[in-house]
Amino acid sequence: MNKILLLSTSFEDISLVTASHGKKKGVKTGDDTSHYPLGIAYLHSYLEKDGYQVKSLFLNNHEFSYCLKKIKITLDVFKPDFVGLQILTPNRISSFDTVEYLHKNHPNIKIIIGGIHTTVLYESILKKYPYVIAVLGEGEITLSKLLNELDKNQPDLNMIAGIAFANESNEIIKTTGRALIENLDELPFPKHEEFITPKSHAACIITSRGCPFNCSFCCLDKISQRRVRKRSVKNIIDEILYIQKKLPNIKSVWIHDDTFFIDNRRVIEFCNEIIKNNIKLNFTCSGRLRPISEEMVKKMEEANFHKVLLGLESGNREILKKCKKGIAPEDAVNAFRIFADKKMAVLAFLIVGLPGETMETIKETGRLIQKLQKIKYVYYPEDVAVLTIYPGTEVYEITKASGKINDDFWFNDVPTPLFTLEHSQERLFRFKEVLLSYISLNRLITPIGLIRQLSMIPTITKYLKKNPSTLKILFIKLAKRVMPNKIYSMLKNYYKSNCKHEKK
Ligand code: B12
Ligand code: SF4
Repeated sequence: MNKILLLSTSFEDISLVTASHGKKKGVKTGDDTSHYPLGIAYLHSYLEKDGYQVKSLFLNNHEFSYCLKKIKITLDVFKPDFVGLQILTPNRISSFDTVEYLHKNHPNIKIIIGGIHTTVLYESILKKYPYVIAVLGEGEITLSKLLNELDKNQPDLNMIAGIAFANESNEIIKTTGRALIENLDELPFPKHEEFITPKSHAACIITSRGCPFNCSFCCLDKISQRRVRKRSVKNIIDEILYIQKKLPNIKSVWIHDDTFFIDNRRVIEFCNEIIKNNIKLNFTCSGRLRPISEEMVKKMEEANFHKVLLGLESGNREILKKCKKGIAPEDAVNAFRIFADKKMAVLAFLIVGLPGETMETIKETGRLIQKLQKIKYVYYPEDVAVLTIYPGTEVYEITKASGKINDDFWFNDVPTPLFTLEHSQERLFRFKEVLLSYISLNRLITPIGLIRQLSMIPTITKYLKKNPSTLKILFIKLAKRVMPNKIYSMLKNYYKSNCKHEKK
């Protein structure tokens, strides 16, 4: 029986995307209990169903040295015939390093790559690494058929739909595309057990695949072809019941759909089944700001949804239009009104630096968020993204056309670049800082933040009364700002040891 090792290796430091001044180092948390790669989990169970022996390693949150150590140990013990790598843009460099390591040290292992970065940039990748095989788009059926073909004495890769490879003359061959999987209920549940540790408290699921929209900063259509396919509610509930039974330490479920809210009736039906089956887990999901019905949100509350993450991106109508988000500022206001009296937390994601951004549009976004916060307060510590360019997106194509980037750029060991065609990196970070001064509680301790958020004080006071732990964070930030370093560290140590005593 053939053996395959599936890998998702180290993410790059996300310093450029998250830091206000581009200086802060990204952190490798070493956390194995957070969002695991469902793509690999689906491939794992599908291949097992077809009789392959499979092992998966989830290494996104580790330094590459640790990653490689883990891979070497697993190669020694498991002795796979194939290694499959999930390549996303944020883990492309560690994936390429792994490909090179495998090719040099284990020439008999066949390397197969997949994932969104592979699907978009297979040509440049195969030119550099002609010995790998690329699976394009959804991988379950393609990978299984490919492994079966590779097992033959004289495999013919041209027979396998949905792949690309370099032939003997180093020409890149792309076979006919594979159709998307129409009936997702036919897939076995992803192999959660492989990724959940005794310390994990959350499981990840995906109830539908694809999104009909085409935002200028998103590359999803390159896999999902803008077609939404939904699992039946029964199939999703069966998976959740399975998780609840087999993995008793799981208390939460993250729903990772791209457009979970696209069909409000289906969400209501899902919630009704959660309630009917007496499922006691809590849920977090992301969703679009439109459509959102009062009835759906009420049901979500009853079904124990704790948090909803909404994509707003900007408060400026023209920018929203230009990035094809398909929403307007008033959709955010309407949605927040619906969520206002519900217990669950909401967060509106923001991106600064979208095409058309100016200091005025930044302030407009700041003012819209304040309006939303007055309806239902959202605590923003630093969560504002700066527009990053991913291959396969419209913003990448615009940047490519300007001559500033090309497909070979992605072999450089540098963070995923920001969109700097309209503004310099420094100006983008300035935009982010200005926006935070309008919306972030943490900026209230700066003079400009205090001035810009003066009208928010009653709302913030109400919020802090309900959430005293946030007040503690604020005090610590303030102390750090106003006290000399030595006194601050002394106080922090005193506080830490006191807390330990309290716990005992
Ligand atoms: C859940 C999720 C996460 C999770 C887990 C990520 C993971 N390792 O899978 C977390 C929260 C960690 C995450 C983080 C980020 N994410 Co994310 N995430 C998603 C999301 C919403 C769902 C992923 C998923 O489960 N998909 C469902 C599965 C079934 O599909 P799949 O993963 O594509 O896998 C299939 C195929 O690709 C293929 N395949 C995949 N791997 C392999 C391997 C082999 C060998 C083969 C043969 C086939 C194959 O077969 C699979 C089954 O059909 C996607 C959007 C999406 N729908 O994919 C974004 C997405 C992957 N994320 C994205 C981004 C940008 C990020 C962040 C950079 C965001 C940020 N600014 O912080 C961070 C990266 C973190 C960092 N530190 O750098 C982008 C990636 C763009 C790119 N070019 O790489 C996406 C596509 C979102 C988007 N619409 O643009 N993310
Ligand atoms: S709505 Fe979300 S998933 Fe759909 S295209 Fe826009 S960013 Fe991508």
